[in-house]
Amino acid sequence: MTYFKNINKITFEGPSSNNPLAYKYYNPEETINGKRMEDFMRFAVSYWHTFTGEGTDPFGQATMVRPYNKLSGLDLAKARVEASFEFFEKLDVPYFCFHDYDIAPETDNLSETFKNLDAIVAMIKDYMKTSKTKLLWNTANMFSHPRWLHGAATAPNADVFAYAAAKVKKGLEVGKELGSENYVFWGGREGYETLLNTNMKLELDNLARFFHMAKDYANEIGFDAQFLIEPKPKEPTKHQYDFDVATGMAFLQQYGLQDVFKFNIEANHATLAGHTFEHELHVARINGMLGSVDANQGDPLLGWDTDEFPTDLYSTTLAMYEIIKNDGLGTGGLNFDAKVRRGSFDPEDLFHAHIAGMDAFAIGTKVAQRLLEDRVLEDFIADRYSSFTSGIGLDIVEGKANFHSLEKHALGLGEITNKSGRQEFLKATLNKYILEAYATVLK
Ligand code: XUL
Ligand code: CO
Repeated sequence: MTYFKNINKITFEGPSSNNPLAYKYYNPEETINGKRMEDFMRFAVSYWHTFTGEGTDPFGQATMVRPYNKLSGLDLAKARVEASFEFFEKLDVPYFCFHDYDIAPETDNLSETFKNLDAIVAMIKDYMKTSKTKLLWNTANMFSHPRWLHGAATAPNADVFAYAAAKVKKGLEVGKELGSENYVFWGGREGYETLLNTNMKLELDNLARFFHMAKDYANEIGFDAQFLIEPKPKEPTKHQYDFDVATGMAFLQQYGLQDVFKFNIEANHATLAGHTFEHELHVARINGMLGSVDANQGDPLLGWDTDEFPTDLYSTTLAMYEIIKNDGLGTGGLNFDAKVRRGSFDPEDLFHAHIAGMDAFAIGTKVAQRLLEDRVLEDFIADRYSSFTSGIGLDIVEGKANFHSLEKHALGLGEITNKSGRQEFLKATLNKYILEAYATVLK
């Protein structure tokens, strides 16, 4: 059966194309940083938003028109797999990601849930034999079912902790079976609502115990995927333990897990934490912990995780700036943890959304690459900190200074002169690069 009937394979037609179902800027064959764009960007489709998402919101029912809407149970799950591989092929995308709960129906009986999962995993494995699309990461949903209402690995109930362990154990086996390159831990309800009923120390200790056990088991079965923590400050809980990269890093270091994990950074989670997307990427990068990206964007007028497809060129440019400086994402990729709006209910909208996101990141990549080639920010920043390359500054950096030598230096100073930070000039320069990138590709 064909699910996306009127859609042909999406190809690169270039910026002058007026075909809405074509890539204008994302050219998989073009080279970025010495690699094919496809291999450098490593785009992924997220199964939950694209195939499982129904368009519900707290006020309204499902709106998405999908060819498999009338099916249920395993039949629905199977139809979604068929549709997904047709979608991957038509979009020509190299990766996908899923939660266990997205691909197979979960029941109250764990063995039955595992049986459902096995059936669908076998089907996916079969499709993967002939598809170019690989699994970027999988994860376990430990937040939707009512059993997780107080958390999973941080639940106050040891039975829930054990249930979560069983789910992740299975998830690691599934990851190995499908050759997943990463395994993600987003702390769905790993946080708390009020200290009046919470033993935070025990919850954090347990979370660390859980992660150590997960790594031990992955080692035991020879599953060498990169483990990733996906920080988020709030939603669904009021205080999520993996608030942001810095908080996540402190936790990992505290519990001896810093060599086990890297971070999967989501744009909308960064903004919910009061940071920019590039801030989170930067913090992870300078600490050697930038693993993967959930590409989306929030809405500055709304205070929640709106998971919109990324179209903001400033954001994609500054994100790709960090990613190029990181020499790419290693085993990670750019996963569209993004959903079409409730009113964009046609199957065709799924294509428009992904094309918009891939093109926005492709433009961002081109601009970022030029900024780096011309060393626009690099040289400015180097000059701004040049006082640390000689004299007393070099002494500080090389560990040769102490409070005696610094006091002596300070006493000998006349009036201190500072240099302007030139923010407005730099922002105008960024505008110039974005516009020039357009002008050159449009020529
Ligand atoms: C939720 C979120 C998740 C994770 C995977 O905000 O981003 O979909 O990406 O569990
Ligand atoms: Co995410």
